[in-house]
Amino acid sequence: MSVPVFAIVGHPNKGKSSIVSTLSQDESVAISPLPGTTADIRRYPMTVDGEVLYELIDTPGFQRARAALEWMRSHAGSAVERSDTVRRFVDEHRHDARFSAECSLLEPVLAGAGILYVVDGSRPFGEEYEAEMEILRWTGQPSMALINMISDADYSADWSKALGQYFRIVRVFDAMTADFERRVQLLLAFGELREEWRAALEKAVRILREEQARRHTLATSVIAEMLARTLTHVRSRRLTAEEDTDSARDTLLREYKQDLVAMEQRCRDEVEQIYNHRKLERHEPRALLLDEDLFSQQTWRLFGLTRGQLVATGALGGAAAGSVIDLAVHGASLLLGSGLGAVAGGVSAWLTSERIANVRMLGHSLGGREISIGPMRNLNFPYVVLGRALLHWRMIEQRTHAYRGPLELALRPEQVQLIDAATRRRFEKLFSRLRKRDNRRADLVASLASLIEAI
Ligand SMILES: Nc1nc2c(ncn2[C@@H]2O[C@H](COP(=O)(O)OP(=O)(O)OP(=O)(O)O)[C@@H](O)[C@H]2O)c(=O)[nH]1
Ligand SMILES: [Mg+2]
Repeated sequence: MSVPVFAIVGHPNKGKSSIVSTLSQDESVAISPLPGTTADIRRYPMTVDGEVLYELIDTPGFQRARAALEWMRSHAGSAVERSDTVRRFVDEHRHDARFSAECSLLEPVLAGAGILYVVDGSRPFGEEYEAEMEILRWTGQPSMALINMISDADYSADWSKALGQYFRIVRVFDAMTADFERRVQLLLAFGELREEWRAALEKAVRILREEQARRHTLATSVIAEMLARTLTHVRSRRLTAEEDTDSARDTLLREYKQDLVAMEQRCRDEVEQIYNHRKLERHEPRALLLDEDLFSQQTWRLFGLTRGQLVATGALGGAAAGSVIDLAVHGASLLLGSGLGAVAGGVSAWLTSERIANVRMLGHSLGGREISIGPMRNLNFPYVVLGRALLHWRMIEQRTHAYRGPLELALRPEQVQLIDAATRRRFEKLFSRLRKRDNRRADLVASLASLIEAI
C-alpha cells in the first residue's frame, strides 16, 4: 500500500506550516507571523511505532504565480499538454531565483503528492489567488482546499464560492484549535482525493485512535503514580546535638514542599512527552499547590466542597480543628490546632502555640533527635493535586502542535471537574490505604489509575 503524500501549498503566511505541524504532531515545524518563514520544502512523515502513516510536505508560498502562469500559458497548447507544461516550467526555472518558490512547491506535486491548498478565510478573496489555483489545476494532481481562519473576520462564504470553481473538496479547518476528532475527520477527507489512499488513511486513523487511547492510559498511570508519591511522601532528618530545632524544622518543611513541587513538575513533563510536546513553556502558579493558597477557602471551593466540609477538614480559618500537615517527631504526630495561617506563616509560628506540648522527641534518649514531615494528612490535598493534574492533561491532550504560546495553567472554577460523592468515597479508601503504607502499593496505584480514567 502506497503511503499517501500531501503537499501543503498556498500564498505566503496563510498557515500552511501550522497545518503541517498540527497534522504531523510535530512541534519542530517553523511557524511565524513573518511571510516567507518556510523557504524550502521539508517532509514531515507521521509515524506511529516506526510505521509511516502519511507524509506532509511543507512548502514555501507562491511568490510570482501570475508571471509563472503567463509563461505556462504562452508555452501550452491544448489541455492535454498542461501538466507537461508545468513540468517544463519547473525544469527550465529550477535555477532561476525569481521562481524558486514556485519550483520548489511544484516539484513534489509533479512527483505525485496530493495538493492541499491553504487560504486564510478571515481575509477577503482576491484575484491574485486565481493564478495560484490555476497553476495547481494545470498539474492535474488531486487537490483539496482548506480554509484556515487566522483571525476573527469571516469571508469563508466568498472563499467557498471561489475555491469551489477549482477544487472538488473545500473544508474549513482551524490549524490552531483543531481537536483530535477534527484532525481525524480531515484525514478521512484526504482519503477521498485518490482511491488508493482511502484504505491507507482509514488505517492511519485507526492507528492514531489506538495511539490516542494508549496515551490516555499512560497519562493516567503517570498521574496516579504522582498522586501516590505526593500523598505518601516523608522527609526526615537527624539533628546534630547543637542544631536548633526550630530552624531545622523550617528548613525541612521547605524541602518537603520543594519535593512535592518537583514530583508535580516531573508528572507534567512526562504527560507532555506522551503527547509529543517536549518544548512547551508552562506557566503554572505554584501557589495553588503549596503556598497559602493550598489552605485558602477559595481553593477548596474550587473543588466543590461545602463550608461544612471545609471546617471538617480544617481548611477554614485558624480556629478549625484538624491536621494540615502531619508534622511528626519520630512518628509522634502533631495536630495543628493553631490553624492554617500558622502553617502558611512558617513552622515557628505554631511551635510557640500551646499545642507545643504535643511534640515528643522520642529519639532523645538514644542520643540523637530526628524530625520528619509527612505523609500529608490534609484530606483535600490529593484532590488539589489531582485537579491540577487533570487540568494540565486536558490542556495537553487538546493542544495542537501548531500552537506555540505558553501553556497557561491557572485553575479557573469552570475548569474544575467535580467528583461525585460515590467516586469520592472510592478515592478516599485508596488514599487512606496509601497513607497507611499498605504493602499492596502497586495494586493501589493501578486502582487509582482506573478510577482517574473513569472520571
Ligand atoms: N489565530 C490563528 N493563527 C494562525 C492560524 N494559522 C496560522 N496562524 C498564524 O499565522 C501566521 C503564519 O502561519 P504559518 O503557519 O507560519 O504560515 P505559512 O503559510 O507557513 O507561512 P510561510 O511559510 O511564511 O509561507 C503565524 O503567526 C501563525 O501563528 C490559525 O488557525 N489561527
Ligand atoms: Mg510556512
